[in-house]
Amino acid sequence: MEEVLDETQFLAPVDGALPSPGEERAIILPCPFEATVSYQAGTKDGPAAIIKASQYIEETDEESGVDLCGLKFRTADPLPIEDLTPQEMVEFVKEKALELYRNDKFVLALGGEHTITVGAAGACFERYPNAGLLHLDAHHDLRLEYWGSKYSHACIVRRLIELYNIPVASIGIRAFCPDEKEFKESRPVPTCYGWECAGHVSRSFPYIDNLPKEIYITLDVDALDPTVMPATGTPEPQGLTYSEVKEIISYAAKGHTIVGADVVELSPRPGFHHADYTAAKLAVQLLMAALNKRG
Ligand SMILES: [Mn+2]
Repeated sequence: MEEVLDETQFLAPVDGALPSPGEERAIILPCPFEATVSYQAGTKDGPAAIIKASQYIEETDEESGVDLCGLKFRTADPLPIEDLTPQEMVEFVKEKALELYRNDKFVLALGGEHTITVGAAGACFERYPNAGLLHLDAHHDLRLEYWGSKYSHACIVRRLIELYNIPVASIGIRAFCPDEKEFKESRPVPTCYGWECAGHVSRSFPYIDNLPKEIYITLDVDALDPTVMPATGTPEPQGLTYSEVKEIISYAAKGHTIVGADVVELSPRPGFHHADYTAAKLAVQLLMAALNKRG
């Protein structure tokens, strides 16, 4: 019999391989939102591109031998957020994610611009108030506001600190402005800069060690070097390799429980489908790292 793939689902599991409703341990939550992007647009197409690329990922993770469809996850319909204001979108995403967290699901949100994290991680910090934030990015995202908006992709870590006062470790950062530096003087944000950890990933590990036991991981794909990840709005040289990000995720999973995560800022480009596939593979790494630990 020919296998039927469900292309609306992350990893396109063959028909019948999905967990029955209520039995899933994780929900992939597509958040196609783009309103405050500053350079190259396209992030609203990120979730669909990641889901499409994921169809070409093998069913078994080559390195760990994990059967990916056995992880028991399901992909939600894309949230209807495209026409909302950033603030309305944050509230909407937060409410949806919180409902899932309350049912003890692990949530992997797919952006979309980085602003979706204020809702997705916000819900996680309401559910797990002792959790910390592991932030992988080229940018600090610590601005008070950007282009007149407090709900800009350039402010998300600052918003989360203000709202939830969470411990943060930022890794891969290599572009920021004087205001962000000044903010860090009043409120430390332990940071392993791109020039420190690109090529020397273990230098980021002490920052991860210092986070609380439970962590939310936000992966802005521009943490990766543009040679690896060309399809993103604000690329920045001197970034991490795929293997380095993967190592950071598995190191984080060893000492911590990953309680929520997202992959954001993929901005698909014609002819650069390897970037979509790379983002999808990292989403798989996050899913495995989180669910393997949950047992
Ligand atoms: Mn960024």
